[in-house]
Amino acid sequence: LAIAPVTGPPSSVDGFVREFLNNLNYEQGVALSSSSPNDRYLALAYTVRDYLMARWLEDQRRQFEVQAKGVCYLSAEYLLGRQLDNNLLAARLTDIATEAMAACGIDIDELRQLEVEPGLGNGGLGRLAACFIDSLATMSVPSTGYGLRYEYGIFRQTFVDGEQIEQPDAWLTLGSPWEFPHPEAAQTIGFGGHTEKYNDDDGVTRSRWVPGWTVQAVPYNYMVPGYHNGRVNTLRLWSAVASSAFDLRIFNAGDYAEAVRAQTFAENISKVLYPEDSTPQGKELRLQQQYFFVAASIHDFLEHSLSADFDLTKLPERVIFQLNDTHPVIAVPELMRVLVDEKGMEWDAAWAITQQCFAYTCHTLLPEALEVWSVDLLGRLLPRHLEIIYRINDEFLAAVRERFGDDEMRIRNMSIIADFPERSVRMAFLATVAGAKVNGVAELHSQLLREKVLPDFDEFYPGKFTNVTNGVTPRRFVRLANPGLASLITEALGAGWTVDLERLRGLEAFAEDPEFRAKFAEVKAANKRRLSEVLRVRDGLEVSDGHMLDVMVKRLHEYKRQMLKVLHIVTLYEGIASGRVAASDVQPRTFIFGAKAAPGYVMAKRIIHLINAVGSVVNADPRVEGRLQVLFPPNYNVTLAERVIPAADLSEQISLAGKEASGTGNMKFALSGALTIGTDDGANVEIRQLVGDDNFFLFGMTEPEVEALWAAGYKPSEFYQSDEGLRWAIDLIASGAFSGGDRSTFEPVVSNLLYDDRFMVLADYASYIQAQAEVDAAYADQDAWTRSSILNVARSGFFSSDRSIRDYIDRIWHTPPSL
Ligand code: DL6
Repeated sequence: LAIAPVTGPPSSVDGFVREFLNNLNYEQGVALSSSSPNDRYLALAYTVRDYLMARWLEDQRRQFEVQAKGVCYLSAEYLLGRQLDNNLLAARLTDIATEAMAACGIDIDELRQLEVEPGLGNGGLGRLAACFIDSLATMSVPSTGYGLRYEYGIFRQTFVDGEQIEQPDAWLTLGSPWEFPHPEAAQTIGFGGHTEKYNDDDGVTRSRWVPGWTVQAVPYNYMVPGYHNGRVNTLRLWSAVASSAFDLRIFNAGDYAEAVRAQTFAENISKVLYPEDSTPQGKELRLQQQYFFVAASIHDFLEHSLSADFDLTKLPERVIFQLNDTHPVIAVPELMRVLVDEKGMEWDAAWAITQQCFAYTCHTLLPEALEVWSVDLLGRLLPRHLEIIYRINDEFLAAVRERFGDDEMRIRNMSIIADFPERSVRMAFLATVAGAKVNGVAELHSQLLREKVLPDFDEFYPGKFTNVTNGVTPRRFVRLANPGLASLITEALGAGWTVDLERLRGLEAFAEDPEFRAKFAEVKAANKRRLSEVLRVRDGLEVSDGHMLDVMVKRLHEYKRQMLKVLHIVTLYEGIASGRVAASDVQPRTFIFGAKAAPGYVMAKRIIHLINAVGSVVNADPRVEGRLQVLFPPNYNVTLAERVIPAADLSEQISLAGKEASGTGNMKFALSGALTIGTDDGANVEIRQLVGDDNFFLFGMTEPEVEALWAAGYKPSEFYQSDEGLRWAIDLIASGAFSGGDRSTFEPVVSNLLYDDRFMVLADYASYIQAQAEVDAAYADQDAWTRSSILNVARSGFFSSDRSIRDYIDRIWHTPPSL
């Protein structure tokens, strides 16, 4: 795929200053002398927007005019991170803006810190969507991202006595300069009501839906600028407002509270992001959110992107709706409803079109994460959609019968409608039946998806399943997050690698150059200093000098096994505290955690508490002589990730094999030169294959070994009994050593490990401790470590999200770039 030629910088410092002052005066209504920092930040953001505006408008015009096939990326989450720096970089305005602010006596860094990141996602899935829209713009692919404009994003995490407390994320309070509301383009979205049959003008009996209530979906547009190519795509997020703000009749009768109730009810739909990632909530509001945004998006596309005389039978030539996980899958019956009920198309023709217009990405292997909706709820909220789903299922099962005979077990296993534990709709099955393609997000994940999760579907639909390994945008995660490394790479390889990341291979030769290694090591050291400063200012934390930075940042989930990391730390500490190990023999390490737990996930919150408790004890114990340090800055988010990852020496990717679909943090770390300690899981497998066994610390069971151990009957207590180091560590936690002598505080965590341990922490403990000893030994030779670190960067170019998008285009979308 060609990436558009680089054009010259669009402006001068003087011009930028003029524009900035205009915005300060005319948009914020203040003079420079009386402006607040927030006024200045907003005026700066408006100025950057102004520079992108002409291209944005032109790209929208051209996209309509050309009528080329494009992608509608449907995602309930976009974890965007801060926008200012990204947009400055894309528009080549960083230097000009910095100078312009200086000319006005403003430190642009201070304005940067004011931006509140839109946390409109939970973790990997939402951040992936944000990387993908960046790559789509950079590769000039006609596309629109569609999602929800949550008024409150992922909660703000604080710790009180080491325990997680959630606070609302009011990210819109001080203004949101990157968005453009378009109330005039609102869509009316129906809910509830009933369906009815009627005879059309030709006497044909048809169905229609009569909704019981409606909500207005107001679009907010965001610019998505490509990197240095002048392209600006659109992200369109929907916000809910009441259809008629007040019921005048009730209002006039004096019941003001009742009159605004409808408004509150409607606006709740886009009020808050559900803070769950791996266990979806079967709540009505969540289904309302899903239908609300996909219905608005489909109607928006049909009304505003197609020419007036467009022949809908050609829809697959114009659009592919990519379903980011199951959250948007209700779009399938919605498109069918529009084509059949509203456009009068025959069912078979509509179904043929629908099957070509959708593709589905699965992001999990956990059975409990596969979304299902009770028939009862779905029928109440979307009665016509339920009828459509039943018909899709009937016809699908008839086809299965035709192929395999009356194999009732198979039929039951493949039915979109499940009967147990309650009658419900399996959204992943619906997506698989409707989608032209189904993909997993790493090689191993896609293989397990085919073999273990949806094997009957793989057999029934040969060729439907494919893999697209995830990727991350090098703009945000190398250029912006790691400017020192970016400069060093450019110095070594010249420009161009930012949009062609495989060029990093050229660094392999430099790994052998002592001078380059010294410069590379200095970049890492500078990144550590930068992180240290951020943590000091942000959280009052001090990072110890000269330590290896051992980092585990990701959502808190048992399958990701933060507990294994805790057991490692406690093992090191116990060795010193018991006097068996001299502190001076321990490799100085700072362990950094970052993790939010879903508010209702009790065990995850206990583990957070335990990490903080272990940190308090270890950090304060003089016997440790400061050689071990545990830091857990609260509220890990994209902004903090951009500081932590470039500073890391060691990346912890320690999920139980067969549980992590891909991971994308693992890729960001490797691209920043951290070495991975990891299991053979998700994209770790591909990282290890690429960087080489010598530059990766592999441990733990493989997925088939995990299966075999389960089948044999896993008894975690046997591992506890037979491994004295493990016993000492667990006993120390159980003794109350980290809870002021109170043995009950962490008893549930200990019991869970000893008698349940679903994710086999104890089974992988010995292998993990052994691999950590290898890490220590390797780190002792700093020069060899730096060499491995460079090789990690050099061989990770594959993990650019540009490559992922190229794979989607080749294997699934078939949407050529249009320049
Ligand atoms: O594909 C993006 C990301 C993967 O890298 C993670 O491995 C995976 O856990 C995550 N999935 C989710 C949704 N969970 N469920 N369902 O966040 O997707």
